[in-house]
Amino acid sequence: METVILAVVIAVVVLGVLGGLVVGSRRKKSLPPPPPTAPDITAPPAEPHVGDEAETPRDEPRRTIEEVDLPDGGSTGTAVEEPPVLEVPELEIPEPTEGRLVRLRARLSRSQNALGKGLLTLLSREHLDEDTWEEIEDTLLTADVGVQPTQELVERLRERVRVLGTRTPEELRSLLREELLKLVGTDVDRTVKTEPEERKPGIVMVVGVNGTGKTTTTGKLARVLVADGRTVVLGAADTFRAAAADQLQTWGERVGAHTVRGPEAGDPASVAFDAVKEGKEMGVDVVLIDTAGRLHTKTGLMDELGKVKRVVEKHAPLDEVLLVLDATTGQNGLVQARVFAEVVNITGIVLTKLDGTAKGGIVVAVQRELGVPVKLIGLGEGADDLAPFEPEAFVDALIGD
Ligand SMILES: Nc1nc2c(ncn2[C@@H]2O[C@H](COP(=O)(O)OP(=O)(O)OP(=O)(O)O)[C@@H](O)[C@H]2O)c(=O)[nH]1
Ligand SMILES: [Mg+2]
Repeated sequence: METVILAVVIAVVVLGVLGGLVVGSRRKKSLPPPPPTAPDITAPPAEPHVGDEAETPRDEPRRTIEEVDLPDGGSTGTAVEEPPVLEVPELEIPEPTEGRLVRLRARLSRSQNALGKGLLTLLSREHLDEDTWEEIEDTLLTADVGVQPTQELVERLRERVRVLGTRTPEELRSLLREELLKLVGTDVDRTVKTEPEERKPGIVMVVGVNGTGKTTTTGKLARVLVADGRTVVLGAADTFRAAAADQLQTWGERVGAHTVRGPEAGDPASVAFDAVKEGKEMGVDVVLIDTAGRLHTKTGLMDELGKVKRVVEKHAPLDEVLLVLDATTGQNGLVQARVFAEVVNITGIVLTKLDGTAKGGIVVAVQRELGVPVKLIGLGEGADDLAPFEPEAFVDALIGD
């Protein structure tokens, strides 16, 4: 009898242990009890099994067993912790380029007040004597418009004011607006060429003296292109400083553009070549090549720039060579422009730091000097402070509404 009782007790214990194991192993796979305050409504209602699959609504996020498994110690009934996710840097969505100059106009007006408003005030004087015309001339020269364009403008203004006779402020404003627009030029194509026909990618090279804003401009331009729905590869052909490639890469990462870089002090031409090669392989729309800041007096460096161009052109001709000029350097910028133009065929000018100088007249001077249009202007250090150059908006900002 005792043996029978003992056997029954052992059987009960064994069954109990086995049952516990089953429950335990089930619990491992099943969902945790819903937390008392915030039940997870996305989780399936009970232990998932094969038959449930077909019933799971298609548009409802499905969670695998691994996903809903409790972390260690989680069986206490606390809320399910999200599984760790890979850290992907959040991509920025750059501002569209349309209307940028309108947004940045206040900056332009502030810095170029002396030019436009100054001219208007002078022209509004009751007696336009020789001294006044000289002052008008000085205003234009101080704003770096350049001697030749200044003389042309003053001559035209004198003639038109004489014909006009009495002048109302509105007449003067529209007269000045027209003449300034003529000087800046409204009939040139200022689009940055990035879409060659029947070929991808478009190739853009950015050149200029050190510190003018090349890397910043390359980064900002990548944002402009991304904002317009294009894909971009960046080529860090400034191999003199490791920091230069890092700087460019940071710009790229912010908008998801891949940066091709080479070893420090490596051959810039081969980095540029590789950038275009990778761009082709990746099937991107545009490759932007940032180059080193080089002193125009160092002919060796200029030769190197010529080499970068030649090597890249083994792939395809450059679609755009943008010369970046710092507007605050005034006439010095013109000297640089000349030297660069001898080595590479400049197709567009980017005038940076127009927010920090009253010398906006350099737009006119540099276009005359190179016979190449200003295509973009930099109006600040912010990521979206690069705007397409629009003569009308520019002139309106100078003279105010
Ligand atoms: N205010 C203002 N600052 C600008 C503008 N564009 C560039 N900068 C600043 O100018 C400085 C130099 O810019 P970079 O892009 O590094 O110049 P870089 O030509 O690449 O220089 P190197 O690589 O040394 O040749 C940075 O501090 C920029 O933020 C602009 O439009 N306005
Ligand atoms: Mg740079």
